[in-house]
Amino acid sequence: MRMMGRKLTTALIAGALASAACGGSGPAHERAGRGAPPPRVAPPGAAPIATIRVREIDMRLRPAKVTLRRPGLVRLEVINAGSTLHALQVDGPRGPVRTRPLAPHGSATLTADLGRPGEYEWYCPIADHVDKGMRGTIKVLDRTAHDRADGRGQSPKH
Ligand SMILES: [Cu+2]
Repeated sequence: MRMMGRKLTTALIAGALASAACGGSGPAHERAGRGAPPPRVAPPGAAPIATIRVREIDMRLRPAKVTLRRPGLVRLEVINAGSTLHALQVDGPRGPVRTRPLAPHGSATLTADLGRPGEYEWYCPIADHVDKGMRGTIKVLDRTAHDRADGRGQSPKH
């Protein structure tokens, strides 16, 4: 496991949480059969719970550390603000996803399924950029129980 060499600012992505309050398995999942495990991937067309905009510079990610309050699909808006080729890879709980290589000023969007609490690495997979510092972490919390306990972040049940 890599150790981060320096303290980096942590951004708390709080947006779009309210809209995710009613997520979870519903009738659409039940036709898989009684006792079947829940699907391992999000259904097609599922809405992201958050959008993270990340800028890639030579040789950093900004922000490098992000914390999400709950698991789910995350939309990443990746901008190459550096002067050389970069890309972005996220090693999520379902496996890695990555953008194509982006030329300077290029951008791409990427959807990562971070459907499980944990701490996941994201980095530039081009050449040795990861070793030069183009890496960080996305931390996924599961605050659902906490939110219920203190009454924040949950819609009233009807
Ligand atoms: Cu790079």
